[in-house]
Amino acid sequence: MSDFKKSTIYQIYIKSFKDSNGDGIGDLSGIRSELPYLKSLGIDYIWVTPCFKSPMNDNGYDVADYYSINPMFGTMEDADSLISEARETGIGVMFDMVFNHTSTEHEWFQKALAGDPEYMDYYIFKDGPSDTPPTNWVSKFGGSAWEYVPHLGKWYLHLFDVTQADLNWDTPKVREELKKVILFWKAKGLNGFRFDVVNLISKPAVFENDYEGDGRRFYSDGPHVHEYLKELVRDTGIEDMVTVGEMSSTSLDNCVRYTNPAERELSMVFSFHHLKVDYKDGFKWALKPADLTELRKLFKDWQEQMQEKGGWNATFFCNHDQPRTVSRFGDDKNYWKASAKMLATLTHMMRGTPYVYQGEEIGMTNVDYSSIDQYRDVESLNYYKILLGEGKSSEEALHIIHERSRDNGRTPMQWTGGENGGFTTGTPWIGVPANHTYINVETEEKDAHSILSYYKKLIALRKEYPIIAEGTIRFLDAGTDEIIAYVREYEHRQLFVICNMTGRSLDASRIEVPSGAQKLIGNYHGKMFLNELKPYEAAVYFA
Ligand code: TEU
Ligand code: CA
Repeated sequence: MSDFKKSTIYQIYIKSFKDSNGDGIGDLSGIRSELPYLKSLGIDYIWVTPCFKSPMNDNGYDVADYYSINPMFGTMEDADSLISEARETGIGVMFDMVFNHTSTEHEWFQKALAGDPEYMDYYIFKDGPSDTPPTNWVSKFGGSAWEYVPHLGKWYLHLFDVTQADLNWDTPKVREELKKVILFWKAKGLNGFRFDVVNLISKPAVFENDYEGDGRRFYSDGPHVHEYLKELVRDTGIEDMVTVGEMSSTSLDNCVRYTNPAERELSMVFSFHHLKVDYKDGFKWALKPADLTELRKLFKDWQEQMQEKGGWNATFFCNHDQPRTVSRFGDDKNYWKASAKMLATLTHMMRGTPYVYQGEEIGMTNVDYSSIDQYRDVESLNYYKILLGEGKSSEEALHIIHERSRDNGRTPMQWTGGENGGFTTGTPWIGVPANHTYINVETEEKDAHSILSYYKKLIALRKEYPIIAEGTIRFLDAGTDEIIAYVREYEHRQLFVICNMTGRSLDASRIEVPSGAQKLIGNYHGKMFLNELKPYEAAVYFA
């Protein structure tokens, strides 16, 4: 097994990380040029989002050829150089494998469209009248999950965009093709893989209407998912590499099976229940303030039960599909620094492998856009129209998009206070927030109390104190869900982690920290544990 428990992983959204040639789009050479920065953070692996040939309708999650690099991002030589230079720097590289679907521009789909029965079996085509989709399932990006192809007289399934056709994993040839892709990239010296929505790969034998929901209960953690994952891992020999599966609307018991070493499936999983506590009635495009009771309960249940049952979590708040955590669960105006540091402490000290999403380590915030024209994401643009169609005013719709858009996490990395935040010398493909003048790497590198300096300390602590990677976890009751506190235990030592989730001072006297405990890190000065927590205070004590 690899050392994934002791590691910190950094996610790079390539399109927005660093542009090396002035075309306004981040690229592989840009990542190479920032390897020293990544090294200085202390991270162990980078996960690079898809850089394969793609029409980019979903920014590369619509792959047209798994064996070639999108020229927008560079060449195969650039990919090889990135992998070898990272290795020399002591950083492992993980690539992102999108195996639930391909782009409709992929050769396989094109052959299917041409009526080749062998390739039609690669996808999920169903017969049916042109005015009635085979089921009432809803695409994750809005609208029906089915598209009619008139010249075939059939519908194909797309759980995401209409240009992302779902593969049929029940066809053995599909599974063989995908194994070949893994073997190709493994031979290039990669250290691991992230598998996109991999718990959606196994569809039910019978397709039926969902009268309770959007269809997800029929295909999430589907009938053969564990069997197919085991087969993929076994036949490609990636068991000892770092692997993480993105699990959409999953269950705890399935996540135990995905990650318990005895099952030989994956190292760890991303689950998203904790990122829906501000969805009204579970619906992403309906706003409600974050429910801290729900949030604390989800962390407690997932942390404690994954431990009991031998599973392993990826711990995170941010990725390229989520709003920025400091704007969402913190306060990016009054307590920008304190709340960003607190949220980092909360996840980095939990039981699991922490992920840092580019820009999170400097406290990047949500966008400051004022017009829908500034947004780029297919999901945001679709839902803007859907919200208007439901009768919302353009102001209301724009407000919801502002809170929820995936573009919040996709603005260019803010390297400097200069033009375009130092991301590009050209015109960035998506606007850079005005706050890059003070939220940027250059400024924060010089400041010992910056968010960046704090992340470096958190990452270093994991290496220094085995209790962080190895310890057990138990949540503590502070008498209020506005405080999330837990204790880690390892070899007769204890680590207390106490976080105030609010912008108010809170009484934490119920939590008892041994008097001789030493403060390892915190976002306010002062060594001793005091009964009162300051706004968004986080403190970690070692006893
Ligand atoms: O995301 C899967 C996914 O479930 C999210 O898109 C989610 O539906 C959305 O953020 C919530 O509204 C993965 C990738 O991370 C994402 O970027 C891709 O668009 C998607 O798969 C399709 O490949
Ligand atoms: Ca570029």
